[in-house]
Amino acid sequence: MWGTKGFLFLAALIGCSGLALVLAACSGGNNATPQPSETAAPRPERSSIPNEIRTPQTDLTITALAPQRFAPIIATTVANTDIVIRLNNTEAGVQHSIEVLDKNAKSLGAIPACTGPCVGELHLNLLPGEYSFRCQIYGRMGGQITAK
Ligand SMILES: [Cu+2]
Repeated sequence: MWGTKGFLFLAALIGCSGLALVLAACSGGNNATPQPSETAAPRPERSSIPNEIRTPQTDLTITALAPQRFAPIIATTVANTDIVIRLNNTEAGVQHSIEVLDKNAKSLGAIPACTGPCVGELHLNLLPGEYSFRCQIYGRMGGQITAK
């Protein structure tokens, strides 16, 4: 009772979603068109940045990673020596800073906030002891520095 016309009518009702033949007809025909390749944005090598640095450093890099975290968060520097603390802000379009504080929460200096990707540095000479650092933009970003 369904003739050819009936079938075509049914296929038209189903549209492009149902039948493979109809789908092929709807796809525009040129299946050789290359798909745009997904070019993944370069990502920071998270696994290569340790969360802890226990060996005293004179040149300490703290990396800001998306989403809003630092690595390392536990760091060690050489005491009674001129040292450099670097901020490597890898989070594109997001501001981070690093302020270093003593155990009484007194600021010893800061690397000003900058919008990633960006870098900054702070020169310090720390007495042996415990210090902390934090981001002045995102206060929950922070960590601990031991000078020894
Ligand atoms: Cu931050």
